[in-house]
Amino acid sequence: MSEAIRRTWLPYLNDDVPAGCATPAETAAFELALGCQRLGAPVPGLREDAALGEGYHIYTESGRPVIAGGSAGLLYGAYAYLEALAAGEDAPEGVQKPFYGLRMIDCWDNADGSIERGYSGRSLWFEGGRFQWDPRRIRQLGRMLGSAGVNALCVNNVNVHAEAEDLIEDAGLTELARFADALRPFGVKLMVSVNFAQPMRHGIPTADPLDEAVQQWWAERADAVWRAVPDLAGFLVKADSEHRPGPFTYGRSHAEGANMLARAVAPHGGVLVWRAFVYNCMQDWRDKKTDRPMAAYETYAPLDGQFDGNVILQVKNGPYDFQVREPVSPTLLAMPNTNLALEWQLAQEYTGHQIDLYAMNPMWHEMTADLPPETVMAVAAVSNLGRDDNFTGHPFAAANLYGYGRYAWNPRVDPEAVLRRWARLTYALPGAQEDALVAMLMNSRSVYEKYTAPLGLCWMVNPEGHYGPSPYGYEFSLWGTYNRAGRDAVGIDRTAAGTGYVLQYPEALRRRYETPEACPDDLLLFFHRLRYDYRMRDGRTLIQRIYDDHFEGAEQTEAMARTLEGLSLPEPDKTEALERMRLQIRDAREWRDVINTFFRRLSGVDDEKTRTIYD
Ligand code: GCV
Repeated sequence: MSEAIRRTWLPYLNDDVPAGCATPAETAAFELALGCQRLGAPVPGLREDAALGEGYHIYTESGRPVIAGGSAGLLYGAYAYLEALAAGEDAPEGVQKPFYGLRMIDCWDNADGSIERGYSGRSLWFEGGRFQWDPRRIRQLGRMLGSAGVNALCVNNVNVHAEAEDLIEDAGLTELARFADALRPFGVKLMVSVNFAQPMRHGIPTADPLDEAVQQWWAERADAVWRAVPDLAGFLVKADSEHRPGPFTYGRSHAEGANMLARAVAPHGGVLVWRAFVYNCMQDWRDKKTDRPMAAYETYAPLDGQFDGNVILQVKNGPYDFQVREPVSPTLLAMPNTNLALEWQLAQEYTGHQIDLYAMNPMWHEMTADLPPETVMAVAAVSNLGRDDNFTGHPFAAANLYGYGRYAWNPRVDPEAVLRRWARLTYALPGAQEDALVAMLMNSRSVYEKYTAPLGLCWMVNPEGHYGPSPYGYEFSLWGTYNRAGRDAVGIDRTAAGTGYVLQYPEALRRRYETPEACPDDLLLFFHRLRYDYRMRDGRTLIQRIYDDHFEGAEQTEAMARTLEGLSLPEPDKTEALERMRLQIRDAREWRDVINTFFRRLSGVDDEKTRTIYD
């Protein structure tokens, strides 16, 4: 790790990170003093107004800018003021409030310092089974989170391994409290992932949520945890999923499991975030009736209205698992009487490991058409952070962290405006170069989708780490993850005549997905099994479209490299971005050739344009 503080979207604040601040209001004063001096701007007055909470009001009084807000609101107002000036805009005036009260980052950091699905190095705060961190880097992290507008950080992996169970045991609480102290000045509260079966570590023979000894153990544990960290946001739980323990073992429902924990944390004002990522992960590929995307709805929709008021059910954006493109999870549309959180993944597990460019704001924005933002009351995103000097592996992956915060404040925000703001603040490029960078980011998901898994095809990825092509990698596995490509046809029939998945949707979406004619091209093979000679809307055959997309995606990657070379980015960002782009080009070619060869061999159909498809 280098001593120098790496450039973020707040470069004018670089090299001095707030120290000695205990509250967001104090941090606001520190940041404004430093930032305004560097930007040559007037320092606004700060007026604490608890009624504004996390919101802020910027106005002019006697010719002087004033920022009013609750303690966190002052901090958000300070960053908004500084950002606007740094971006060359007028200071914003008026009241702003976050759309979502809970704006979480879920970190899959393990106590041993590794990160599940982490692509930016090791954990920033864990090593050797305990908390261990560089205070300066954590303050810079706090500044990044606070300035993006994130207000909760779940410190440990939802797969709670034994060492991480210690976080809420007496021996671990002092360190947890110290870490909470480090992030509190940035308006960030901690959350902890807990193991549903943790009472069994203490001689209780069961983790049955209806057992009184279990209930009492959790209530006492919560008392101890909140004594140490009075503003802890809550607990996060992954239960009965991918071999984690849960209420099913005792014949109890997930409402019974969640409510038991929720009642333990309620007296402290805590929330219980319960993940809905539950499915049979021991499937038989021969069984065509069990359809994994149907699982969450089947488990949770019947429980609507049964969860306590401080339970938040956290549902992944799509019914599978953060694939490049999935339809909205029907579970999110089926539970009007439940507090819901929408979960995204900033970590690029299936979207290029922070090697390939993949800007996410356009995808999040697109979802608002099918999922009105009011449907959920919170948002969460799996972290893309790590100990790499630039925090996010690819320097441009920082745009996803920044963009997530902007989206959590306003889910209807224009994605292009967000990416432009990030680019301008981070690099201040000449106008045409900024346009080129923003256009490249806006298009990056589509490029990635084309050379990997177009048309809603999922799971052609290498199961080892989820990077690179492997059309058969998941085809005969236990995970319910199939493309069912055959000699004549590909895709899964999820209509009423097929698995029936489409019936989980409200009528308008059901109608859109029920027939291939109405179904958007980009989800065609998610919902339908179609012959390779199926005629697409533009007259091309399905197989030709698969070939074309893979060729186009790989070509567009090469065009992106040329754009990147033309940008006057500072070092080391330019070198890092170019190195990763070199890998992206290599890997896009590999995807193109493997997937096209796979389909050419299966179908026996040649490319109409006679490009090279290997045998
Ligand atoms: C933390 C996917 C990932 C797992 C992850 C899981 C989850 O299956 O591959 O690494 O586990 O999602 O969201 O819990």
